[in-house]
Amino acid sequence: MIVRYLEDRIGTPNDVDTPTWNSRRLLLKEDGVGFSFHDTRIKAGTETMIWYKHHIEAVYCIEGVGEIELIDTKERFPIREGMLYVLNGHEKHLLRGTTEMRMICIFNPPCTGQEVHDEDGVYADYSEIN
Ligand code: 9YT
Repeated sequence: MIVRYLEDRIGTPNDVDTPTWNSRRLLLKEDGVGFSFHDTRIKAGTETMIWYKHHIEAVYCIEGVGEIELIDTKERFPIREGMLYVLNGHEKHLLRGTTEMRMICIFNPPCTGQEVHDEDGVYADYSEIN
């Protein structure tokens, strides 16, 4: 069994901060369970272009409000506590935090821990090189 406490990840290399989000990675590829598990804060008043070309991501909002907009279809969905979205079609999207949002994010294949988005909003396929 694996037991982790968020406070033990804060300020470590598994606490990744960017201008628009801060991701605390609680479970990673190295844990060998087939997915990674992140407690992520989306910063208030931000917009992030994201495209998980190589991953499926499930996102569950537990605090805050915002919006996701799909680039191809222009569909927009409000995000609030209790909302789940799953990017099972590698949808390119804009993620907007109206207030700070706290999101529980699960990735398959698992992230290795250091991923940030490139200029296209893509996470590299680290599963191939690690
Ligand atoms: C919800 C979302 O995709 N935010 C970007 C960061 C990502 N979830 C991560 O690495 O935790």
